[in-house]
Amino acid sequence: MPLSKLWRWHTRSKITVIGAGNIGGSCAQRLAERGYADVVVVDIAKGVPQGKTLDILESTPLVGRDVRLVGSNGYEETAGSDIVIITAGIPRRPGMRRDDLLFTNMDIIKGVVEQVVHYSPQSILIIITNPLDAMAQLAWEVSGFPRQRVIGMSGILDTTRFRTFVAQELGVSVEDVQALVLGGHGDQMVPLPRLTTVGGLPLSQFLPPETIQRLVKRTIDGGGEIVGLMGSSAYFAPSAAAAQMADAIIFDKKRILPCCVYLDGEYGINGVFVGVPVKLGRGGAEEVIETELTPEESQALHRSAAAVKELVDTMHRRPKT
Ligand code: A3D
Repeated sequence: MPLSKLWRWHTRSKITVIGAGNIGGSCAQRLAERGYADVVVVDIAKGVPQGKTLDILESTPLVGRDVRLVGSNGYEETAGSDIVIITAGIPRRPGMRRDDLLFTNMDIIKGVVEQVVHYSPQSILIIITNPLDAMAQLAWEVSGFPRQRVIGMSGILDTTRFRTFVAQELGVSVEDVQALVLGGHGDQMVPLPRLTTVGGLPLSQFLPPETIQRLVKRTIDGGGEIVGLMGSSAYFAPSAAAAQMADAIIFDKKRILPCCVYLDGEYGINGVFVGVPVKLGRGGAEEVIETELTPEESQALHRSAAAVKELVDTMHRRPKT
């Protein structure tokens, strides 16, 4: 093999996406178009990961990227991945809550994570499958990985929804709206308008409380709004959020982003995965960033954590099959 090729294979990162459905396919495309990592896509559906990766591969001359893309029904090709993004599982249909997916997706996550750990013991797991917080906790328990290396994607999505709605309402650039949504990825998520800024200025300077409350409610119902419109879960924004996490990890950017991680006393919460700001870098969720919350915000975060805990308890109580 020529030296130039060897150099390329040995310095490139490798990202695996499990599940070649809507989010998995969109994730693979976004990552391939970034061009910094080789991408492996795994799904149980015969031909689907192979077909989707071939389709994306055939777009690379047009987007100007040299990427190795592989679709597979097995895990051998995933060996030595730096990051594994897990999207395998059933999504919501109209009328369903995320929690309704618990038992089916538990079995899927358990099987997937066992394989991932076997082939990529040093990887960082990004979990997307719902119910997100419980699935992240299960992935952590099954993997035996340190908590820094199992991270749920939810806060970035919930936050980008809120940022979008605020920017639309004000007619300003989405780039100038910064926000933070904490808590579990469900009806009890905790958007924090108090910490939301527009060009560095507090949101309360731009919008009256009733309008802010309307946008907060739309954010909380954001996933359901899309399921209601198109009959299946969102995937463009979720895949963009996962790709942003991959960027932060691969390039060791030390970004401060809301992610779902295991809390060990931070924010007064113990033993459960919940969305909080973390420092995201090559080591994964390297640090949980704590900030002082008002008593109302803190109560809302604790309520949200309690709802996650209840779901995790249901998961743990389920008889082994
Ligand atoms: P979908 O398009 O149905 O894709 C799921 C894929 O998983 C399918 O191609 C299945 O064949 C595959 N799959 C099922 N079992 C396995 C297995 N054991 N191994 C490998 N692949 C398997 O769904 P989607 O992409 O729209 O959603 C995927 C998951 O993400 C669902 O659980 C959604 O609820 C969840 N989701 C999460 C968010 C968050 O923000 C956290 C947002 C939107 C959707």
